[in-house]
Amino acid sequence: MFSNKDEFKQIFLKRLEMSSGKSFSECSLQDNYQALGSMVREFVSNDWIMTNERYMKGKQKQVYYLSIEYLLGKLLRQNLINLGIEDIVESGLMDLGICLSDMEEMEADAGLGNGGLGRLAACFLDSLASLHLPGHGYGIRYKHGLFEQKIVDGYQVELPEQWLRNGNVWEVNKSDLAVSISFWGKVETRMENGRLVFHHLNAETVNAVPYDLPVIGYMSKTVNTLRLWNAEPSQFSPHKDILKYKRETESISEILYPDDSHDEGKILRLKQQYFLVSASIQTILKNYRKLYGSLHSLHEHVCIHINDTHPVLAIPEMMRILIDEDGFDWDEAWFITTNTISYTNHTTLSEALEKWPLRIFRPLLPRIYMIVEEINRRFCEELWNRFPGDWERIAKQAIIADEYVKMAHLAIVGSYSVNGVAKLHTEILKSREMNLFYQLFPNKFNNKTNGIAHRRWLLKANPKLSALITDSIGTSWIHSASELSGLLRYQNDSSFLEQMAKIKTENKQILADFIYEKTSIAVDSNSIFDVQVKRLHAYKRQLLNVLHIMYLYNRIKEDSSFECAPRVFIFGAKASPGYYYAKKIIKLINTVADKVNQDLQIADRIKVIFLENYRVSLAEKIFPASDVSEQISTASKEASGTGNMKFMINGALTVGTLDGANIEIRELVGDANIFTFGLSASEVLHYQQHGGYQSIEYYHHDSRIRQAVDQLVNGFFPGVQNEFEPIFDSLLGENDQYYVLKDFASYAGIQEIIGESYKKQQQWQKMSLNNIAHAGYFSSDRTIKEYADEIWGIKPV
Ligand code: 26V
Repeated sequence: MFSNKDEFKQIFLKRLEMSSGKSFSECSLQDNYQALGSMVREFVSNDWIMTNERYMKGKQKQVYYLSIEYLLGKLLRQNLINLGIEDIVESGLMDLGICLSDMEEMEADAGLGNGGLGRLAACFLDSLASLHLPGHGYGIRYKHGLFEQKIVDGYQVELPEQWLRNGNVWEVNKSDLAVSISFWGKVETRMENGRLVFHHLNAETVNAVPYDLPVIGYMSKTVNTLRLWNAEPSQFSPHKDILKYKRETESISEILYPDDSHDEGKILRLKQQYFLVSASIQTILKNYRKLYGSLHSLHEHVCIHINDTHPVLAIPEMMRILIDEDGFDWDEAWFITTNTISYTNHTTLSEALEKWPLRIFRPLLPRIYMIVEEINRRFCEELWNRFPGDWERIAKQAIIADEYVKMAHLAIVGSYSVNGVAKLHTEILKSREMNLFYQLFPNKFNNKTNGIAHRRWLLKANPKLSALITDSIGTSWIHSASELSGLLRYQNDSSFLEQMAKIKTENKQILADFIYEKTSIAVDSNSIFDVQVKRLHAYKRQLLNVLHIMYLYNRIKEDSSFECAPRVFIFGAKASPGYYYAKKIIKLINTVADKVNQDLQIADRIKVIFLENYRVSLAEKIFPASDVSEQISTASKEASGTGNMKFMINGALTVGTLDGANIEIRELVGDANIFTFGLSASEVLHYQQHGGYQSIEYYHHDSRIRQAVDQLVNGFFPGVQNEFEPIFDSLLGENDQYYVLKDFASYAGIQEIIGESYKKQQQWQKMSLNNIAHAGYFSSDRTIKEYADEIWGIKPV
């Protein structure tokens, strides 16, 4: 489309005038962004079409990744980088007096997700395309992504997010490929020509309209597809109250995770799940039939991967189509289905394992329910045959039990592969949470340790460090992250280490300026930037971090000669809107921040910053500027973590428990290059099973703990009254379910060591370099290659 800067400028200016209807001088940054974005999108359209043609012609095995979340962030610069035109475009725009970074600010984050699970899906798409692998995403085109967070008087306030306000330059509406989804109604069973047939009568139908986004691989001709479904009223759904029908239909793709504390919200969530699944499976099977004539060998050419249990209805939906539409008998349909579907588990927390009440499931999805019932019946029969008389086992493993459908059980029974997302997590699944299933299907279980798109989280997010790396080891690391190990050559090169340190300080200054702009608080870029950014959850223990900050504060107040390395503690976290306790922690962080930041005696020794509205684009500013990465979950609770990997690849040192992928980080960098502390997973699990932990003892015996915990309720924070009583109660009244007080001493100890280590700058930079050099393993390219080889059996095209 253009081969040099001048050509680019010419085409861009023409396009700008045409699309905005204004002269160049009248155009706003938004106009510029729209013109450039749509130009890039069109630029790839030929490769996009060719990619699909190649897949079809070669009858390539393809994978479809179904996910209720995609946290894409911004796409403009990443697409320019991947197409290899970032420099031409940036300097061409500069000639025109336009700054590409300012233009990027016009792009809304596509925040169709909540945390690690959604960002993982986005990283996987990048790796699939960059590795030339035939893999596509299916999701929902929520009108509003995850809420926009404001902090008002220390409290989280949620505002509707508006990413589509100015349209979306990356998407292509393909309304001609819409499919129809059926809810409610009745199923009539009849005998026809010696066969049972099922008719879904009086269903309410909804149109699923696809919007396709190109997924552009790094320097590859591969352009895969992320298809997001939009819910629209169907012309054919006869309805008395047409406005109500329209409203209800559109609400399906209105928001991510509607409030499910009441049945109306639960119905909407289940509708969303079936909507995603039915639209995707219908389309996949339709296309397959067109190409291959029948669905007999589907499993040989298609993999359908379900990201957690939200899309698990893919299993009964496939069964429905195979049996009701294509006339397969049950056993054949089951064989094809269970050899097509693979499943990733992302949590062992029982409160996060999905189950749907039958009172909702049965009427909303009558035919799907019948199929789930039959899957359950056959599965229980199999259990009975293998373990005759073991009712207890059947009760524990049944898919339908206690008036609920248990989605994880359905996923395990109906798929050929079940994977965890880090070694420890997979071991816990096998030995505890899903042990009974593991005994039954040992070969299904496998581990795929998570990874991150290093081209976003290092190459794009940290241009200065990337340039230094490229200057020293060449560009091969961009394709093959394992090449980062070449950096180990420089671990005793003091000039290299100094350059690293200089870049870190520059990145910290950029963040410091941003913090000042947002909060009017000045932070010193020579302090340790100690950062905890992630969803707010009790098990992630932001509270442990805060209690430690309170202790440091108390210590400085009592003893002004107390030496501690100056620190800026930075937090970013959204709390789920209905999660009362998490919101209390946000208020606590902000309350402690006010107290500490305003205390002149503390001055620059400690600063506490809460950055509001944590999201992908903010994360990209934070990781490159971090010295210390807080990964302090209660051991056994964090399935993997992926933030830990993003910090690591940007040279931050981890302070962490032996949980999730922290363990694998330690294996790679060695004990000397990570700060670990606290209970191990087996110790936590032992306490959980056998008791023996009394939080009150730690309160009584450790005056640092007692002082900080008392301050939650003794008026230490003026004007908050009994605001923090629930936190106090969780620690003492409820015996501290997350072992915060138990791990406090060990955490405070390791933090002291961190302070001392930071003073030895040369040594610190060497540790940092060791982390970067070993982070290649955590590229999602490695993860995706493992999925491709060991689960999906797909090959690069
Ligand atoms: C969801 C909920 C919702 C209800 C309240 C409790 C609760 C606890 C956890 C979750 C998370 C569900 C799935 C999830 O997002 N897991 C995350 O997946 C990441 C990618 O594999 C992984 O790195 C994180 O460790 C894991 O928490």
